[in-house]
Amino acid sequence: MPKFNADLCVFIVGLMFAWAAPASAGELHALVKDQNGQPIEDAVVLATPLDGKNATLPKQPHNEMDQIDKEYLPHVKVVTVGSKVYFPNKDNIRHHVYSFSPAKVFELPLYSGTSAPPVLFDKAGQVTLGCNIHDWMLGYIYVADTPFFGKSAKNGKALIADIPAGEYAVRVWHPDMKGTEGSTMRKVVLEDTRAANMEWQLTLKPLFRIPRASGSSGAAYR
Ligand SMILES: [Cu+2]
Repeated sequence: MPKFNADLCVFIVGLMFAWAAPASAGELHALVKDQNGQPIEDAVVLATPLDGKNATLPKQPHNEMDQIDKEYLPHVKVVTVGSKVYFPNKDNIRHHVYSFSPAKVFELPLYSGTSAPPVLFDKAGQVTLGCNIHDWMLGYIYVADTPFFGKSAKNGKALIADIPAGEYAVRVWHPDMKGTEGSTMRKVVLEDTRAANMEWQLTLKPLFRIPRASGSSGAAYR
């Protein structure tokens, strides 16, 4: 029994050190809520360095925006400028992906499987995706001009890990937000050894979703 106690003691002390260990790089923890104080999923948090250093954008050779059960998955995807995105169709019907957004106007005419070529996103900003056949299909690609970004989970929390110390302008974008992402901009100084916490409250527009088709009309496409 004494041996057991000693082991337990070492374990607990180890745990305490793990908790107390400083982060080796900067970390930004963001919490995004709506006007009612409820956490928001799919908010994109972007940190841009203000010290003049050019943050190198990573090469992302293979990004995917799936189409599954006549929905885009994920609902919001973040890529960096210069990224190629594939649009694999995992349904056994055809989709017709398009965007009229200024950051990328394109269309992938009716196709099935993985036959569509990847799309290059070479301009920063939001790209709203639709499907010519299924009006309710709505997805978003956010093309980021910084490698330091995160996306909030259901609990409203987004983490940007491994940010070099320095001063940053941090902003938030959400597909349903009222106002501009520029209006959410705030400055923060990040240190190597301490995580910074930031919180935003966004006002969301009332949700209007086009209902999914039902019944037999247009069955050839569904
Ligand atoms: Cu479709």
